[in-house]
Amino acid sequence: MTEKFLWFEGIPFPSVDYSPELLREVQESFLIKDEDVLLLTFPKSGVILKEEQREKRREEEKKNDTGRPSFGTNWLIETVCLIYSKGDPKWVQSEPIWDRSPWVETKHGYELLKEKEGPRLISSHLPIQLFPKSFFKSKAKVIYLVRNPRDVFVSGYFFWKSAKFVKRPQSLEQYFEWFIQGNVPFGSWFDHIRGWMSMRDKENFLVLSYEEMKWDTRSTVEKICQFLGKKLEPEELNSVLKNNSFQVMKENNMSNFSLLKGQYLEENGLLLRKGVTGDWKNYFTVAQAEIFDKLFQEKMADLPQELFAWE
Ligand code: PPS
Repeated sequence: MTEKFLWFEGIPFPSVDYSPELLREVQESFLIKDEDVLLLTFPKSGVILKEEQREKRREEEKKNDTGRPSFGTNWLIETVCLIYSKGDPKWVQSEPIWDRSPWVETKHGYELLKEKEGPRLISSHLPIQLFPKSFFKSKAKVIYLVRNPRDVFVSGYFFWKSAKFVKRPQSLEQYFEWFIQGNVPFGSWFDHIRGWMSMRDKENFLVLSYEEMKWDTRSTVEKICQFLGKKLEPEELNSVLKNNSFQVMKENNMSNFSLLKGQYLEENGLLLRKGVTGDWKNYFTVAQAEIFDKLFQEKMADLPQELFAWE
Protein backbone atom coordinates (compact mmCIF):
# COMPACT_ATOMS: atom_id res chain seq x y z
CA MET A 1 0.00 0.00 0.00
CA THR A 2 1.17 3.51 -0.71
CA GLU A 3 0.08 6.06 1.84
CA LYS A 4 0.11 9.06 -0.43
CA PHE A 5 -2.13 10.81 -2.94
CA LEU A 6 -2.22 10.40 -6.67
CA TRP A 7 -2.51 13.92 -8.07
CA PHE A 8 -4.55 14.40 -11.24
CA GLU A 9 -5.55 17.77 -12.66
CA GLY A 10 -4.71 19.39 -9.34
CA ILE A 11 -6.90 17.01 -7.33
CA PRO A 12 -5.72 14.41 -4.81
CA PHE A 13 -6.99 10.86 -5.38
CA PRO A 14 -6.35 7.65 -3.45
CA SER A 15 -3.19 5.99 -4.67
CA VAL A 16 -4.59 2.48 -5.00
CA ASP A 17 -7.05 1.45 -7.76
CA TYR A 18 -6.68 4.85 -9.51
CA SER A 19 -4.33 5.99 -12.27
CA PRO A 20 -3.99 9.14 -14.38
CA GLU A 21 -4.45 7.08 -17.56
CA LEU A 22 -7.67 5.55 -16.26
CA LEU A 23 -9.04 8.86 -15.01
CA ARG A 24 -8.44 10.33 -18.46
CA GLU A 25 -10.00 7.29 -20.19
CA VAL A 26 -13.07 7.42 -17.92
CA GLN A 27 -13.55 11.09 -18.76
CA GLU A 28 -13.00 10.78 -22.49
CA SER A 29 -14.35 7.34 -23.39
CA PHE A 30 -16.65 5.82 -20.78
CA LEU A 31 -20.12 5.59 -22.26
CA ILE A 32 -22.97 6.58 -19.94
CA LYS A 33 -26.27 5.19 -21.21
CA ASP A 34 -29.68 6.85 -20.90
CA GLU A 35 -30.95 4.05 -18.69
CA ASP A 36 -28.07 4.27 -16.17
CA VAL A 37 -28.65 5.65 -12.68
CA LEU A 38 -25.75 7.65 -11.23
CA LEU A 39 -25.17 8.07 -7.50
CA LEU A 40 -22.82 11.00 -6.96
CA THR A 41 -21.29 12.49 -3.84
CA PHE A 42 -18.28 14.14 -2.33
CA PRO A 43 -16.82 11.43 -0.03
CA LYS A 44 -18.39 11.12 3.42
CA SER A 45 -21.43 13.06 2.37
CA GLY A 46 -24.85 12.80 2.92
CA VAL A 47 -30.82 18.71 0.35
CA ILE A 48 -32.59 20.83 0.09
CA LEU A 49 -34.33 21.48 3.33
CA LYS A 50 -37.21 23.84 3.05
CA GLU A 51 -38.90 25.57 5.99
CA GLU A 52 -41.79 23.10 6.07
CA GLN A 53 -39.31 20.24 6.10
CA ARG A 54 -37.45 21.80 9.00
CA GLU A 55 -40.75 22.14 10.86
CA LYS A 56 -41.52 18.49 10.14
CA ARG A 57 -38.10 17.57 11.43
CA ARG A 58 -38.61 19.47 14.68
CA GLU A 59 -41.89 17.60 15.18
CA GLU A 60 -40.22 14.33 14.29
CA GLU A 61 -37.45 14.96 16.79
CA LYS A 62 -39.94 15.68 19.54
CA LYS A 63 -41.72 12.40 18.83
CA ASN A 64 -38.76 10.22 18.18
CA ASP A 65 -35.30 10.68 19.53
CA THR A 66 -34.02 7.26 18.55
CA GLY A 67 -31.05 8.29 16.45
CA ARG A 68 -32.44 7.34 13.08
CA PRO A 69 -29.96 6.70 10.37
CA SER A 70 -28.28 9.41 8.37
CA PHE A 71 -27.20 9.37 4.78
CA GLY A 72 -23.80 8.76 3.24
CA THR A 73 -22.83 7.61 -0.21
CA ASN A 74 -22.99 4.02 0.82
CA TRP A 75 -26.33 4.54 2.52
CA LEU A 76 -27.66 5.92 -0.74
CA ILE A 77 -26.30 2.94 -2.68
CA GLU A 78 -27.76 0.49 -0.16
CA THR A 79 -31.12 2.26 -0.31
CA VAL A 80 -31.30 2.27 -4.10
CA CYS A 81 -30.29 -1.40 -4.25
CA LEU A 82 -33.05 -2.22 -1.75
CA ILE A 83 -35.54 -0.22 -3.82
CA TYR A 84 -34.50 -2.20 -6.90
CA SER A 85 -34.97 -5.49 -5.02
CA LYS A 86 -38.32 -4.31 -3.60
CA GLY A 87 -37.05 -4.47 -0.05
CA ASP A 88 -35.71 -8.04 -0.36
CA PRO A 89 -32.31 -7.96 1.41
CA LYS A 90 -30.87 -11.01 -0.45
CA TRP A 91 -28.98 -8.88 -2.98
CA VAL A 92 -27.42 -6.48 -0.47
CA GLN A 93 -26.44 -9.40 1.74
CA SER A 94 -24.73 -11.39 -1.00
CA GLU A 95 -22.80 -8.97 -3.22
CA PRO A 96 -20.27 -6.34 -2.06
CA ILE A 97 -21.57 -2.81 -2.32
CA TRP A 98 -18.80 -1.77 -4.74
CA ASP A 99 -19.91 -4.49 -7.19
CA ARG A 100 -23.60 -3.61 -6.99
CA SER A 101 -22.97 0.03 -7.88
CA PRO A 102 -19.35 0.18 -9.05
CA TRP A 103 -17.23 3.34 -8.75
CA VAL A 104 -16.60 4.33 -12.34
CA GLU A 105 -13.29 6.04 -11.58
CA THR A 106 -11.67 2.96 -10.00
CA LYS A 107 -9.93 0.23 -12.00
CA HIS A 108 -12.14 -2.41 -10.41
CA GLY A 109 -15.36 -0.50 -11.05
CA TYR A 110 -14.49 0.55 -14.55
CA GLU A 111 -13.77 -3.02 -15.65
CA LEU A 112 -17.00 -4.28 -14.08
CA LEU A 113 -19.12 -1.54 -15.60
CA LYS A 114 -17.79 -2.10 -19.10
CA GLU A 115 -19.08 -5.67 -18.93
CA LYS A 116 -22.43 -4.96 -17.24
CA GLU A 117 -25.51 -5.40 -19.36
CA GLY A 118 -28.73 -3.46 -19.02
CA PRO A 119 -29.48 -0.49 -16.78
CA ARG A 120 -26.57 0.03 -14.41
CA LEU A 121 -26.15 1.64 -11.02
CA ILE A 122 -22.96 3.70 -11.11
CA SER A 123 -21.30 5.47 -8.16
CA SER A 124 -18.80 8.27 -8.35
CA HIS A 125 -17.00 10.87 -6.25
CA LEU A 126 -15.64 12.64 -9.35
CA PRO A 127 -15.93 16.40 -9.59
CA ILE A 128 -18.02 17.50 -12.54
CA GLN A 129 -15.08 18.58 -14.69
CA LEU A 130 -13.61 15.05 -14.64
CA PHE A 131 -16.88 13.17 -15.13
CA PRO A 132 -17.41 11.09 -18.31
CA LYS A 133 -18.21 13.54 -21.10
CA SER A 134 -20.84 11.20 -22.54
CA PHE A 135 -23.04 11.88 -19.51
CA PHE A 136 -23.71 15.45 -20.58
CA LYS A 137 -25.44 14.24 -23.73
CA SER A 138 -27.38 11.46 -21.99
CA LYS A 139 -30.68 11.25 -20.14
CA ALA A 140 -29.18 9.18 -17.31
CA LYS A 141 -30.69 10.00 -13.93
CA VAL A 142 -28.47 11.42 -11.22
CA ILE A 143 -28.94 11.50 -7.47
CA TYR A 144 -26.48 13.96 -5.94
CA LEU A 145 -26.14 13.77 -2.19
CA VAL A 146 -24.87 16.63 -0.05
CA ARG A 147 -24.08 16.83 3.66
CA ASN A 148 -23.06 19.55 6.06
CA PRO A 149 -19.38 19.95 5.15
CA ARG A 150 -18.46 20.24 8.82
CA ASP A 151 -19.73 16.69 9.35
CA VAL A 152 -18.11 15.60 6.09
CA PHE A 153 -14.87 16.92 7.52
CA VAL A 154 -15.17 14.99 10.81
CA SER A 155 -16.30 11.77 9.10
CA GLY A 156 -13.50 12.06 6.56
CA TYR A 157 -10.86 12.67 9.23
CA PHE A 158 -11.69 9.47 11.09
CA PHE A 159 -12.01 7.39 7.94
CA TRP A 160 -8.93 8.57 6.09
CA LYS A 161 -6.71 8.29 9.10
CA SER A 162 -7.46 4.56 9.16
CA ALA A 163 -7.05 4.08 5.39
CA LYS A 164 -3.88 2.64 3.92
CA PHE A 165 -4.30 4.11 0.42
CA VAL A 166 -4.19 7.87 0.98
CA LYS A 167 -1.93 10.37 2.67
CA ARG A 168 -3.13 10.10 6.23
CA PRO A 169 -3.81 13.10 8.44
CA GLN A 170 -1.78 13.14 11.64
CA SER A 171 -4.17 15.37 13.56
CA LEU A 172 -7.54 17.00 13.31
CA GLU A 173 -5.83 20.40 13.05
CA GLN A 174 -3.79 19.23 10.10
CA TYR A 175 -6.81 17.76 8.36
CA PHE A 176 -8.69 21.03 8.92
CA GLU A 177 -5.98 22.86 6.98
CA TRP A 178 -6.05 20.27 4.22
CA PHE A 179 -9.85 20.39 4.02
CA ILE A 180 -10.14 24.15 3.71
CA GLN A 181 -7.41 24.15 1.08
CA GLY A 182 -9.08 21.31 -0.84
CA ASN A 183 -6.13 18.97 -0.31
CA VAL A 184 -8.23 15.94 0.67
CA PRO A 185 -9.37 12.99 -1.45
CA PHE A 186 -11.37 14.28 -4.44
CA GLY A 187 -10.39 17.86 -3.77
CA SER A 188 -12.35 20.81 -2.48
CA TRP A 189 -15.81 20.15 -1.07
CA PHE A 190 -16.78 23.67 -2.13
CA ASP A 191 -15.71 23.15 -5.74
CA HIS A 192 -17.39 19.74 -5.90
CA ILE A 193 -20.72 21.13 -4.72
CA ARG A 194 -20.51 24.28 -6.85
CA GLY A 195 -19.71 22.22 -9.92
CA TRP A 196 -22.51 19.70 -9.56
CA MET A 197 -25.08 22.22 -8.30
CA SER A 198 -24.95 23.83 -11.73
CA MET A 199 -27.06 20.85 -12.82
CA ARG A 200 -29.66 21.22 -10.06
CA ASP A 201 -32.52 22.48 -12.26
CA LYS A 202 -32.31 19.64 -14.76
CA GLU A 203 -35.15 17.16 -14.57
CA ASN A 204 -32.83 14.15 -14.54
CA PHE A 205 -31.01 15.54 -11.47
CA LEU A 206 -32.20 14.99 -7.90
CA VAL A 207 -30.43 16.68 -5.00
CA LEU A 208 -30.80 15.03 -1.60
CA SER A 209 -29.08 15.44 1.71
CA TYR A 210 -27.88 13.29 4.52
CA GLU A 211 -29.82 15.55 6.86
CA GLU A 212 -33.13 15.21 5.01
CA MET A 213 -32.72 11.47 4.92
CA LYS A 214 -32.06 11.32 8.62
CA TRP A 215 -34.93 13.52 9.65
CA ASP A 216 -37.49 12.00 7.32
CA THR A 217 -36.19 8.76 5.92
CA ARG A 218 -39.53 7.47 4.68
CA SER A 219 -40.35 10.58 2.65
CA THR A 220 -36.87 10.66 1.19
CA VAL A 221 -37.05 7.02 0.10
CA GLU A 222 -40.45 7.77 -1.44
CA LYS A 223 -38.92 10.72 -3.26
CA ILE A 224 -36.16 8.48 -4.63
CA CYS A 225 -38.76 5.92 -5.75
CA GLN A 226 -40.73 8.60 -7.55
CA PHE A 227 -37.63 9.96 -9.23
CA LEU A 228 -36.58 6.49 -10.40
CA GLY A 229 -40.10 5.51 -11.44
CA LYS A 230 -40.24 2.65 -8.95
CA LYS A 231 -43.41 1.70 -7.12
CA LEU A 232 -43.20 -0.11 -3.79
CA GLU A 233 -45.98 -1.74 -1.83
CA PRO A 234 -46.20 -0.53 1.81
CA GLU A 235 -44.57 -3.69 3.16
CA GLU A 236 -41.78 -3.43 0.58
CA LEU A 237 -41.11 0.14 1.63
CA ASN A 238 -41.04 -0.93 5.28
CA SER A 239 -38.47 -3.56 4.40
CA VAL A 240 -36.29 -0.98 2.61
CA LEU A 241 -36.45 1.17 5.75
CA LYS A 242 -35.59 -1.72 8.00
CA ASN A 243 -32.67 -2.96 5.93
CA ASN A 244 -31.07 0.41 5.21
CA SER A 245 -30.98 1.38 8.88
CA PHE A 246 -27.61 2.25 10.41
CA GLN A 247 -27.67 -0.80 12.67
CA VAL A 248 -28.58 -3.34 10.00
CA MET A 249 -26.11 -1.90 7.53
CA LYS A 250 -23.37 -1.79 10.13
CA GLU A 251 -23.80 -5.53 10.56
CA ASN A 252 -23.89 -6.30 6.83
CA ASN A 253 -20.40 -7.37 5.83
CA MET A 254 -21.25 -6.74 2.18
CA SER A 255 -21.82 -3.06 2.95
CA ASN A 256 -19.83 -2.07 6.03
CA PHE A 257 -16.34 -2.18 4.44
CA SER A 258 -15.19 -4.91 6.86
CA LEU A 259 -13.98 -6.83 3.78
CA LEU A 260 -11.37 -4.08 3.30
CA LYS A 261 -9.81 -4.51 6.72
CA GLY A 262 -6.21 -5.67 6.65
CA GLN A 263 -5.18 -4.78 3.13
CA TYR A 264 -6.87 -1.40 2.76
CA LEU A 265 -8.07 -0.36 6.21
CA GLU A 266 -6.68 -0.58 9.74
CA GLU A 267 -8.55 -2.92 12.04
CA ASN A 268 -10.17 0.07 13.74
CA GLY A 269 -11.29 1.55 10.39
CA LEU A 270 -15.05 2.07 10.28
CA LEU A 271 -17.30 3.19 7.45
CA LEU A 272 -20.36 3.30 9.69
CA ARG A 273 -18.91 5.30 12.54
CA LYS A 274 -21.73 7.29 14.23
CA GLY A 275 -24.28 8.10 11.58
CA VAL A 276 -25.49 11.33 13.17
CA THR A 277 -25.80 14.95 12.14
CA GLY A 278 -24.02 17.76 13.90
CA ASP A 279 -21.13 15.67 15.26
CA TRP A 280 -18.82 18.50 14.16
CA LYS A 281 -19.87 20.42 17.28
CA ASN A 282 -17.92 17.88 19.31
CA TYR A 283 -14.72 18.57 17.39
CA PHE A 284 -14.51 22.14 16.06
CA THR A 285 -12.85 24.81 18.17
CA VAL A 286 -14.59 28.19 18.24
CA ALA A 287 -11.81 29.56 16.01
CA GLN A 288 -12.22 26.74 13.48
CA ALA A 289 -15.98 27.23 13.41
CA GLU A 290 -15.46 30.94 12.64
CA ILE A 291 -12.91 30.27 9.93
CA PHE A 292 -15.22 27.70 8.37
CA ASP A 293 -18.28 30.00 8.47
CA LYS A 294 -16.34 32.78 6.80
CA LEU A 295 -15.01 30.48 4.10
CA PHE A 296 -18.47 29.06 3.51
CA GLN A 297 -19.87 32.56 3.05
CA GLU A 298 -17.12 33.51 0.64
CA LYS A 299 -17.35 30.39 -1.46
CA MET A 300 -21.09 29.76 -1.51
CA ALA A 301 -22.61 33.24 -1.22
CA ASP A 302 -23.97 33.28 -4.76
CA LEU A 303 -25.83 29.96 -4.43
CA PRO A 304 -29.37 29.86 -2.97
CA GLN A 305 -28.77 29.46 0.75
CA GLU A 306 -31.80 27.19 1.21
CA LEU A 307 -29.68 24.53 -0.48
CA PHE A 308 -27.59 24.45 2.66
CA ALA A 309 -30.12 24.47 5.47
CA TRP A 310 -28.68 21.75 7.65
CA GLU A 311 -28.63 23.35 11.06
S1 PPS B 1 -17.41 7.08 1.38
O1 PPS B 1 -16.44 6.09 1.79
O2 PPS B 1 -16.79 8.37 1.12
O3 PPS B 1 -18.17 6.68 0.23
O4 PPS B 1 -18.32 7.28 2.67
P1 PPS B 1 -19.84 7.71 2.73
O5 PPS B 1 -20.66 6.48 2.61
O6 PPS B 1 -20.11 8.84 1.81
O7 PPS B 1 -19.97 8.34 4.17
C1 PPS B 1 -19.81 7.62 5.35
C2 PPS B 1 -20.69 8.29 6.37
O8 PPS B 1 -22.03 7.90 6.09
C3 PPS B 1 -22.56 7.27 7.25
N1 PPS B 1 -23.44 6.17 6.88
C4 PPS B 1 -24.62 6.02 7.41
N2 PPS B 1 -25.28 6.78 8.28
C5 PPS B 1 -26.48 6.34 8.64
N3 PPS B 1 -27.06 5.22 8.18
C6 PPS B 1 -26.43 4.42 7.33
N4 PPS B 1 -27.04 3.30 6.91
C7 PPS B 1 -25.15 4.82 6.88
N5 PPS B 1 -24.24 4.31 6.04
C8 PPS B 1 -23.19 5.13 6.06
C9 PPS B 1 -21.36 6.74 8.00
O9 PPS B 1 -21.69 6.46 9.34
C10 PPS B 1 -20.37 7.86 7.80
O10 PPS B 1 -20.67 9.01 8.62
P2 PPS B 1 -20.04 9.21 10.07
O11 PPS B 1 -20.43 10.62 10.44
O12 PPS B 1 -18.58 9.04 9.93
O13 PPS B 1 -20.67 8.20 10.96
